[in-house]
Amino acid sequence: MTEPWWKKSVVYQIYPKSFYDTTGNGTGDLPGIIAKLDYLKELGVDVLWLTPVYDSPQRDNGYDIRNYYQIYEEYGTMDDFDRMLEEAHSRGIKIIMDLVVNHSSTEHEWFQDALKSRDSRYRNYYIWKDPKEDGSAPTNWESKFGGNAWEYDEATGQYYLHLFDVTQADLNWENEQVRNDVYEMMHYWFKKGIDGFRLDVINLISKDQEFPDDDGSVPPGDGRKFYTDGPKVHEYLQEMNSEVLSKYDSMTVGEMSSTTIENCIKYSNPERNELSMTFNFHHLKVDYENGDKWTLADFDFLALKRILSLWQVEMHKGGGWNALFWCNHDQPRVVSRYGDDGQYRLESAKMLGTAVHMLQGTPYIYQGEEIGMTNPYFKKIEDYRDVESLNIYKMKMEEGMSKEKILKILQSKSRDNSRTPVQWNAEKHAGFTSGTPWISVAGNYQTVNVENALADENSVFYHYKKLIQLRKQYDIITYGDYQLILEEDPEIFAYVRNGQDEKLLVVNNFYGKDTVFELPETVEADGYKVEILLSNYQDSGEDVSRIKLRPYESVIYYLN
Ligand code: TEU
Repeated sequence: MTEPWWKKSVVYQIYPKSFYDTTGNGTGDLPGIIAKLDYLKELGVDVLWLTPVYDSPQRDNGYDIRNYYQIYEEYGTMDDFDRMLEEAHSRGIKIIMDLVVNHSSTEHEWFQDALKSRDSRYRNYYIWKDPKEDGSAPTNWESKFGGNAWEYDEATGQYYLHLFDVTQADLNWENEQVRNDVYEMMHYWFKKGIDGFRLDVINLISKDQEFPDDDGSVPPGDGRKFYTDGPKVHEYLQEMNSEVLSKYDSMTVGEMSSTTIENCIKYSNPERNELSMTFNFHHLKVDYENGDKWTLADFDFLALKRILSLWQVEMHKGGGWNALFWCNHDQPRVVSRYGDDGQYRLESAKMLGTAVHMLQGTPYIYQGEEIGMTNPYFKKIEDYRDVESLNIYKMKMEEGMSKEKILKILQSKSRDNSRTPVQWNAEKHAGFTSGTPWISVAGNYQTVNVENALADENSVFYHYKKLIQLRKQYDIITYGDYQLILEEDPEIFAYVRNGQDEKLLVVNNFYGKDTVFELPETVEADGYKVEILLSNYQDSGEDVSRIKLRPYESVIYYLN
């Protein structure tokens, strides 16, 4: 069997709203993506993932879809979309779309019809329940964006479920018609020529039909255990695979909220005919205090190594496939989070790139990551746009938290940290728009921008370019076994990828001070020729038995 193409691919995520604006309305657009395809070609990525570009009221920046068959008008037209696809394909770049089918916007015609009466033919497209005897919500489940997950509809006397915003009503996957409509829509996009889908919170589609209250015995007690990796999710994905996915040479990546390795193996092991690979978020929760995102804490480095390593080893063993990433449109910028966005921005951005790209799986680069973009450190609540951030601000204020503290937390945790416009050059608004951007540009755009990066051979950009090239050149990056070394070292994340008669040794100093790496006896290096494939310093040590590491130094050694 030939190996699927997506195992050796690198994916670049585009958040169209903040990518590049060609009309001057302050919002990025599809012609803006076309305009930058040569840039992406230069970087060397194989696949673009576009976050939702469908018609939407934009309560959650497109994750609230009103019409699955139309393009959001500020992004352009269907003709622009077709042209973008053609232009990308002509450069050998594939495109995958975001499939958001756990929920739709309440402005979708299905929901609008469902609201009309309990007898609407679309009523059962959503999840409606009677109030409890005292009139309260059917369960105590919490919305991911805060508050109870049920909304009461006065006119028909029932509640509908929304695991996210109140305008994002959960679709009822128990209803076969819903599933068939989703499959038909997927065919529509595949027939246009797209190359796959990223499936938004796809592991939440199957809810426990008993709809029990969460008694809190298993934290966090917000109801997630009744719908996360739910009872029929694998059945539904197998159905989707046989009805749609199996008919195209496509790639799929499932976004898995609070999932388990066991389930991710099931989702992505090819023998089960579900998806190509999965995103999980456990490695991005090591800076949460007691599991709570809205706290300020240093990241737990040992936990980070442990989690990444566990997923490397177990997914490999179980025949699953990992999507590798630090950044996306929901996460703060990694250089501000696990690196240093001041003095060592360059070194730490490159180190983080190396650390994740040399793992087994398919790497994803989020727009701006390739030039080391940082969090913007907004100072006032008016700078924020994200529905989640605004909700949290309100809730925390009501709970009595001080304004300074909430703003400080948002500076490190808000999803808007990654949603500021891509910094193209040192001109006004970083060259993103000739108008007023929908969200402010980060203050450091005069130094951190694409134009500067392209002109400097020492930039983060060329480091990422090299990482992508290495993946093409060395099969061991795709197929080698993973072995964590120096588990307990509090500063160094080092691992070995083992192939037949060859090894990669990847050594990363995660901190801003000097340290020393000593090769443990468990790694056999005698008799091997050692070559440095990539480093973020000019003159890294070549004797792998003992390497002096400078701040954030990161080196890839090839042994054969
Ligand atoms: O995110 C799902 C998700 O659970 C998160 O990463 C979410 O942003 C986080 O829990 C908030 O703290 C996906 C999309 O990536 C996100 O942008 C959407 O808002 C969400 O689904 C709803 O469609």
